[in-house]
Amino acid sequence: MALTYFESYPEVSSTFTFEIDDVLFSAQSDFQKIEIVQSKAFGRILFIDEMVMLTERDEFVYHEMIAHVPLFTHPNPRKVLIIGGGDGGTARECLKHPSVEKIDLVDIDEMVTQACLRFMPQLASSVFSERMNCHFEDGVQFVKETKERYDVVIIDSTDPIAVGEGLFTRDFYQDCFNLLTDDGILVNQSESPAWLPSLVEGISAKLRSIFPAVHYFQAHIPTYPSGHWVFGFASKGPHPLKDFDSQRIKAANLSLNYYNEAVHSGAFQIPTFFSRLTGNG
Ligand code: AG3
Repeated sequence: MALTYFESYPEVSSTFTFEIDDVLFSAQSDFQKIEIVQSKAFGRILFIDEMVMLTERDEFVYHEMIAHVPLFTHPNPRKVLIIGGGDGGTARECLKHPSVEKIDLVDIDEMVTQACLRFMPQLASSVFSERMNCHFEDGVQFVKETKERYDVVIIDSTDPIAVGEGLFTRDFYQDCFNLLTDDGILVNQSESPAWLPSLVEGISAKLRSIFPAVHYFQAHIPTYPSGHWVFGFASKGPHPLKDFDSQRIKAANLSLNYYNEAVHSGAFQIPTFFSRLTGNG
């Protein structure tokens, strides 16, 4: 019998099952269960609390979109705050921008980073950059207390259960708003409108009650629930399409695999049912 690992999707009474070769890492940290397995089709997979956080095969989609959409919209992003993202994938993408001088990464669980340094160094070694400052502490507390100001805040969280829950509250979004500069942008991973519509609706309503402008963009991430995954784009100033200069992408000439000029604009063209959930329809 093949060895398998799976994620259950209780909302749709289904599971996604992976055939795997090996369990490389499995531990219970103070906060959550962390596992890295070697799968047949998707390379290595990071599970947290039995949910897929990333696979080597498609992590580029999520990490490129969560990082480059705000960084290519903001006119001159210098300081970036990443909440969550202990695997280092989002940081790796942010570091591709020469304008970014400093990244604070705040993840509550150092064990995620340690495990990824061992088994996914192509993501986690980003933490060794001189421009990186890692804080292994609670992001909710960090945003309440820091005196720093940021051009871009990226919330690369788990789902809104257990440890991740505090990263989906209105108070937390308000604290993020307060530490953004005048033309600051917040982007957060916002789950799936296909299978988790009320979650998407709730996140959007909270962001809208704080930010002057909230937009949504989407990407196709085959190994997340439903594969239809979305991100909130909450801005104090820059508009994701009107203030987006596609020439900048060409000029930057980054090594990318998903994000490009057309994807940036296309990602904001969202289907009607999703648009209604986010108060646009
Ligand atoms: N963070 C978002 C993962 C959400 C996936 N949810 C699920 N599988 N139920 C990913 C962290 C990557 N840096």
